[in-house]
Amino acid sequence: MQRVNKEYAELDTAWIQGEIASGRDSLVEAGWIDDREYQVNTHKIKYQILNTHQKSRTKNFRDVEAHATPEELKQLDLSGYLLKERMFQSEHLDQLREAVDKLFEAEVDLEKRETRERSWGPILRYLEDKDPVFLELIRYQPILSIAKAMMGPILRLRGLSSRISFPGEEIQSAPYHQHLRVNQIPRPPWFSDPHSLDALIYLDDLNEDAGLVYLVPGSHAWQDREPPYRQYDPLDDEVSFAIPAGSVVLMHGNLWHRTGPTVGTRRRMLILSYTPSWLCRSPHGTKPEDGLTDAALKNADQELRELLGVEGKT
Ligand SMILES: O=C(O)CCC(=O)C(=O)O
Ligand SMILES: [Fe+2]
Repeated sequence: MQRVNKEYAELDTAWIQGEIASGRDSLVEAGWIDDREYQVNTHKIKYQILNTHQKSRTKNFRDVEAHATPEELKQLDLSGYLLKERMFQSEHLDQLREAVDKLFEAEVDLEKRETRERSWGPILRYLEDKDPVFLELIRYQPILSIAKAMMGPILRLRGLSSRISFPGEEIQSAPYHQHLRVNQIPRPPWFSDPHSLDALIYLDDLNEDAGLVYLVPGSHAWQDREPPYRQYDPLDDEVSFAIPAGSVVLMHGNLWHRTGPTVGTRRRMLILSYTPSWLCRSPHGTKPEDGLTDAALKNADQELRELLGVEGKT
Protein backbone atom coordinates (compact mmCIF):
# COMPACT_ATOMS: atom_id res chain seq x y z
CA MET A 1 0.00 0.00 0.00
CA GLN A 2 1.31 3.41 -0.98
CA ARG A 3 0.86 5.54 2.14
CA VAL A 4 2.93 8.60 1.42
CA ASN A 5 2.95 10.91 -1.55
CA LYS A 6 6.18 11.69 -3.34
CA GLU A 7 6.84 14.93 -1.52
CA TYR A 8 6.65 13.24 1.86
CA ALA A 9 8.76 10.31 0.71
CA GLU A 10 11.46 12.78 -0.28
CA LEU A 11 11.26 14.43 3.11
CA ASP A 12 11.72 11.06 4.80
CA THR A 13 15.15 10.58 3.34
CA ALA A 14 16.16 14.23 3.18
CA TRP A 15 18.48 13.87 6.13
CA ILE A 16 20.78 11.49 4.32
CA GLN A 17 20.51 13.11 0.91
CA GLY A 18 21.23 16.67 1.92
CA GLU A 19 23.59 18.81 -0.06
CA ILE A 20 27.07 19.35 1.36
CA ALA A 21 28.14 22.98 1.69
CA SER A 22 30.64 24.94 3.71
CA GLY A 23 29.00 26.49 6.77
CA ARG A 24 31.99 27.91 8.50
CA ASP A 25 32.17 31.36 6.90
CA SER A 26 29.89 33.13 9.38
CA LEU A 27 31.77 31.62 12.33
CA VAL A 28 35.10 32.70 10.91
CA GLU A 29 33.74 36.18 10.21
CA ALA A 30 32.54 36.51 13.79
CA GLY A 31 36.09 35.68 14.91
CA TRP A 32 34.78 32.62 16.72
CA ILE A 33 36.77 29.99 14.87
CA ASP A 34 39.93 29.74 12.86
CA ASP A 35 39.05 27.89 9.67
CA ARG A 36 42.40 26.13 9.59
CA GLU A 37 41.58 24.37 12.83
CA TYR A 38 37.87 23.65 12.70
CA GLN A 39 36.32 22.11 9.63
CA VAL A 40 32.57 22.46 9.35
CA ASN A 41 30.63 20.69 6.69
CA THR A 42 26.95 21.42 6.64
CA HIS A 43 23.98 19.95 4.85
CA LYS A 44 20.43 21.17 4.59
CA ILE A 45 17.44 19.29 5.98
CA LYS A 46 13.99 20.42 4.94
CA TYR A 47 11.43 19.57 7.61
CA GLN A 48 7.70 19.99 7.15
CA ILE A 49 5.73 20.51 10.36
CA LEU A 50 2.35 18.81 10.18
CA ASN A 51 0.43 20.93 12.67
CA THR A 52 -1.71 23.18 10.51
CA HIS A 53 -4.26 20.66 9.11
CA GLN A 54 -4.50 19.93 5.43
CA LYS A 55 -7.20 22.59 5.02
CA SER A 56 -4.87 25.48 5.63
CA ARG A 57 -2.73 24.56 2.60
CA THR A 58 0.34 26.07 4.22
CA LYS A 59 3.42 23.97 3.67
CA ASN A 60 4.98 24.95 6.98
CA PHE A 61 8.56 24.06 6.10
CA ARG A 62 11.51 24.63 8.36
CA ASP A 63 15.00 24.35 6.98
CA VAL A 64 17.88 23.27 9.17
CA GLU A 65 21.48 23.81 8.09
CA ALA A 66 23.00 20.94 10.04
CA HIS A 67 26.62 21.55 11.02
CA ALA A 68 27.67 17.97 10.40
CA THR A 69 27.87 15.56 7.51
CA PRO A 70 25.23 12.85 7.08
CA GLU A 71 27.96 10.32 7.96
CA GLU A 72 28.67 12.11 11.23
CA LEU A 73 24.97 12.09 12.12
CA LYS A 74 24.80 8.38 11.36
CA GLN A 75 27.75 7.80 13.67
CA LEU A 76 26.06 9.86 16.40
CA ASP A 77 22.91 7.81 15.99
CA LEU A 78 24.66 4.43 16.13
CA SER A 79 27.44 4.98 18.66
CA GLY A 80 25.61 7.63 20.72
CA TYR A 81 28.39 10.23 20.50
CA LEU A 82 30.27 12.51 18.15
CA LEU A 83 33.52 14.28 18.93
CA LYS A 84 34.01 17.84 17.62
CA GLU A 85 37.52 19.04 18.38
CA ARG A 86 38.19 22.78 18.87
CA MET A 87 34.63 23.86 18.18
CA PHE A 88 35.18 26.84 20.49
CA GLN A 89 38.29 28.95 20.01
CA SER A 90 39.94 32.27 20.72
CA GLU A 91 37.65 35.05 22.00
CA HIS A 92 34.55 32.91 22.20
CA LEU A 93 36.30 30.34 24.41
CA ASP A 94 37.72 33.15 26.58
CA GLN A 95 34.24 34.66 27.01
CA LEU A 96 32.82 31.33 28.17
CA ARG A 97 35.67 30.78 30.63
CA GLU A 98 35.34 34.28 32.05
CA ALA A 99 31.59 33.91 32.47
CA VAL A 100 32.04 30.57 34.29
CA ASP A 101 34.71 32.05 36.57
CA LYS A 102 32.46 35.01 37.41
CA LEU A 103 29.55 32.74 38.31
CA PHE A 104 31.75 30.40 40.30
CA GLU A 105 32.98 33.38 42.29
CA ALA A 106 29.42 34.54 42.90
CA GLU A 107 27.90 31.16 43.78
CA VAL A 108 30.58 29.00 45.39
CA ASP A 109 32.18 29.85 48.70
CA LEU A 110 35.07 27.41 48.99
CA GLU A 111 35.58 28.23 52.67
CA LYS A 112 32.02 27.30 53.55
CA ARG A 113 31.61 24.48 51.05
CA GLU A 114 30.87 21.18 52.81
CA THR A 115 33.21 18.53 51.50
CA ARG A 116 32.86 14.77 51.57
CA GLU A 117 35.19 11.92 50.76
CA ARG A 118 34.17 12.24 47.14
CA SER A 119 31.77 14.33 45.07
CA TRP A 120 31.21 15.54 41.51
CA GLY A 121 32.50 18.99 42.46
CA PRO A 122 30.38 22.16 42.19
CA ILE A 123 27.70 22.30 39.49
CA LEU A 124 26.15 25.65 38.51
CA ARG A 125 22.76 25.62 36.77
CA TYR A 126 20.38 27.84 34.75
CA LEU A 127 23.38 29.56 33.20
CA GLU A 128 21.26 31.05 30.40
CA ASP A 129 19.49 33.19 33.01
CA LYS A 130 22.73 34.45 34.50
CA ASP A 131 25.03 35.77 31.74
CA PRO A 132 24.33 37.02 28.19
CA VAL A 133 27.18 34.84 26.88
CA PHE A 134 25.24 31.78 27.98
CA LEU A 135 21.88 33.10 26.74
CA GLU A 136 23.53 33.42 23.34
CA LEU A 137 25.08 29.96 23.61
CA ILE A 138 21.70 28.20 23.66
CA ARG A 139 21.29 29.27 20.00
CA TYR A 140 24.79 28.41 18.89
CA GLN A 141 24.13 26.79 15.52
CA PRO A 142 27.04 24.32 15.38
CA ILE A 143 25.37 22.52 18.32
CA LEU A 144 21.68 23.42 18.05
CA SER A 145 21.52 22.47 14.37
CA ILE A 146 22.85 18.98 15.14
CA ALA A 147 20.22 18.60 17.85
CA LYS A 148 17.58 19.58 15.26
CA ALA A 149 19.00 17.10 12.79
CA MET A 150 18.67 14.30 15.34
CA MET A 151 15.36 15.17 17.02
CA GLY A 152 13.54 17.51 14.66
CA PRO A 153 13.35 21.30 14.56
CA ILE A 154 10.98 21.87 17.49
CA LEU A 155 13.20 21.61 20.54
CA ARG A 156 13.44 22.90 24.06
CA LEU A 157 16.42 23.55 26.23
CA ARG A 158 16.73 20.78 28.83
CA GLY A 159 19.40 22.64 30.74
CA LEU A 160 22.65 24.57 30.64
CA SER A 161 25.00 23.85 33.51
CA SER A 162 28.66 24.02 34.37
CA ARG A 163 30.69 21.47 36.31
CA ILE A 164 33.88 22.81 37.85
CA SER A 165 36.17 20.32 39.55
CA PHE A 166 39.55 20.78 41.17
CA PRO A 167 42.24 18.72 42.91
CA GLY A 168 42.19 18.47 46.70
CA GLU A 169 41.27 16.28 49.67
CA GLU A 170 37.85 15.52 48.23
CA ILE A 171 38.00 13.16 45.25
CA GLN A 172 36.04 14.89 42.47
CA SER A 173 34.77 12.56 39.75
CA ALA A 174 31.48 11.23 38.40
CA PRO A 175 30.50 7.54 38.48
CA TYR A 176 28.81 5.89 35.50
CA HIS A 177 25.40 7.42 34.89
CA GLN A 178 22.91 8.41 32.19
CA HIS A 179 20.73 11.51 32.05
CA LEU A 180 17.19 10.41 31.13
CA ARG A 181 16.33 7.74 33.65
CA VAL A 182 12.77 6.89 32.67
CA ASN A 183 13.16 3.46 31.06
CA GLN A 184 11.27 0.59 32.64
CA ILE A 185 10.82 -3.17 32.36
CA PRO A 186 8.67 -4.55 30.83
CA ARG A 187 8.69 -2.12 27.98
CA PRO A 188 5.09 -0.94 27.41
CA PRO A 189 3.84 -1.06 23.80
CA TRP A 190 3.38 2.72 23.61
CA PHE A 191 6.48 3.71 25.52
CA SER A 192 8.19 6.86 24.21
CA ASP A 193 11.93 6.45 24.11
CA PRO A 194 13.59 9.35 25.92
CA HIS A 195 15.98 11.39 23.79
CA SER A 196 18.22 14.35 24.38
CA LEU A 197 21.32 15.70 22.74
CA ASP A 198 23.80 16.71 25.40
CA ALA A 199 26.87 18.74 24.46
CA LEU A 200 29.78 18.36 26.86
CA ILE A 201 31.82 21.50 26.20
CA TYR A 202 35.34 21.36 27.61
CA LEU A 203 36.74 24.78 28.49
CA ASP A 204 40.15 23.41 29.56
CA ASP A 205 42.34 20.72 28.04
CA LEU A 206 40.94 17.32 28.85
CA ASN A 207 43.69 14.97 30.03
CA GLU A 208 44.50 12.55 32.88
CA ASP A 209 45.31 15.45 35.23
CA ALA A 210 41.98 17.13 34.62
CA GLY A 211 40.09 13.81 34.59
CA LEU A 212 39.09 12.19 31.33
CA VAL A 213 35.53 11.48 30.27
CA TYR A 214 34.71 7.81 29.55
CA LEU A 215 31.81 6.62 27.37
CA VAL A 216 30.39 3.22 26.44
CA PRO A 217 29.59 3.38 22.68
CA GLY A 218 26.11 2.15 21.81
CA SER A 219 24.89 2.12 25.44
CA HIS A 220 22.29 4.84 24.75
CA ALA A 221 20.22 2.17 23.01
CA TRP A 222 20.19 -0.27 25.96
CA GLN A 223 16.63 0.28 27.18
CA ASP A 224 16.58 -2.74 29.51
CA ARG A 225 19.61 -1.88 31.69
CA GLU A 226 21.07 0.86 33.79
CA PRO A 227 24.71 1.50 34.71
CA PRO A 228 25.91 -0.29 37.85
CA TYR A 229 25.56 1.74 41.09
CA ARG A 230 28.58 3.88 42.02
CA GLN A 231 30.70 2.45 39.26
CA TYR A 232 33.85 4.57 39.24
CA ASP A 233 35.97 1.87 37.63
CA PRO A 234 36.32 1.01 33.95
CA LEU A 235 33.65 -0.99 32.16
CA ASP A 236 34.36 -3.25 29.19
CA ASP A 237 34.37 -1.43 25.86
CA GLU A 238 34.56 2.07 27.30
CA VAL A 239 36.40 4.74 25.32
CA SER A 240 38.02 8.01 26.43
CA PHE A 241 39.66 10.99 24.79
CA ALA A 242 42.37 13.48 25.56
CA ILE A 243 41.20 16.59 23.70
CA PRO A 244 42.19 20.26 23.58
CA ALA A 245 40.22 23.05 25.29
CA GLY A 246 37.21 24.15 23.26
CA SER A 247 36.38 20.61 22.14
CA VAL A 248 32.88 19.21 22.43
CA VAL A 249 31.54 15.71 22.95
CA LEU A 250 28.01 15.54 21.56
CA MET A 251 26.16 12.59 23.04
CA HIS A 252 22.75 11.05 23.50
CA GLY A 253 21.63 11.82 27.05
CA ASN A 254 21.36 8.13 27.85
CA LEU A 255 24.87 7.18 26.83
CA TRP A 256 26.60 5.59 29.82
CA HIS A 257 29.42 7.90 30.89
CA ARG A 258 31.73 8.71 33.81
CA THR A 259 34.69 10.95 34.52
CA GLY A 260 38.06 10.23 36.05
CA PRO A 261 39.10 12.18 39.18
CA THR A 262 40.46 15.70 38.79
CA VAL A 263 43.94 15.33 40.23
CA GLY A 264 46.32 17.90 38.81
CA THR A 265 44.55 20.96 37.48
CA ARG A 266 41.25 22.83 37.68
CA ARG A 267 38.72 21.63 35.09
CA ARG A 268 35.76 23.64 33.74
CA MET A 269 33.09 22.27 31.44
CA LEU A 270 29.54 23.09 30.30
CA ILE A 271 26.61 20.77 29.63
CA LEU A 272 24.18 22.15 27.06
CA SER A 273 21.20 19.86 26.59
CA TYR A 274 18.18 19.78 24.26
CA THR A 275 15.08 17.56 24.09
CA PRO A 276 11.98 17.51 21.90
CA SER A 277 9.75 20.41 23.00
CA TRP A 278 7.14 18.16 24.60
CA LEU A 279 9.55 16.73 27.17
CA CYS A 280 10.40 18.68 30.30
CA ARG A 281 13.37 20.56 31.56
CA SER A 282 15.93 18.89 33.80
CA PRO A 283 14.61 18.79 37.38
CA HIS A 284 17.94 19.97 38.81
CA GLY A 285 18.57 23.53 39.93
CA THR A 286 16.30 26.52 40.54
CA LYS A 287 15.47 29.18 38.02
CA PRO A 288 16.62 32.56 39.33
CA GLU A 289 13.98 35.27 39.71
CA ASP A 290 14.18 37.96 37.04
CA GLY A 291 16.66 35.89 35.06
CA LEU A 292 17.80 36.98 31.60
CA THR A 293 15.34 34.66 29.86
CA ASP A 294 12.33 36.51 31.33
CA ALA A 295 13.39 39.69 29.56
CA ALA A 296 14.42 37.81 26.42
CA LEU A 297 10.97 36.21 26.15
CA LYS A 298 9.25 39.61 25.88
CA ASN A 299 10.20 39.91 22.22
CA ALA A 300 11.39 36.42 21.45
CA ASP A 301 11.01 34.74 18.07
CA GLN A 302 9.45 31.32 17.74
CA GLU A 303 12.71 29.40 18.09
CA LEU A 304 13.54 31.05 21.40
CA ARG A 305 9.98 30.61 22.68
CA GLU A 306 10.23 26.91 21.92
CA LEU A 307 13.69 26.60 23.43
CA LEU A 308 12.47 28.21 26.64
CA GLY A 309 9.42 25.99 26.82
CA VAL A 310 6.56 28.42 26.22
CA GLU A 311 5.71 27.07 22.77
CA GLY A 312 6.00 23.79 20.93
CA LYS A 313 3.51 21.72 22.91
CA THR A 314 0.68 19.93 21.17
O1 LIG B 1 32.60 16.43 33.61
C1 LIG B 1 32.34 15.70 32.65
O2 LIG B 1 33.17 15.39 31.79
C2 LIG B 1 30.96 15.12 32.54
C3 LIG B 1 30.06 15.58 33.64
C4 LIG B 1 28.77 14.86 33.63
O3 LIG B 1 28.64 13.80 33.09
C5 LIG B 1 27.58 15.44 34.28
O4 LIG B 1 27.71 16.45 35.02
O5 LIG B 1 26.48 14.91 34.08
FE1 LIG C 1 26.57 13.26 32.88
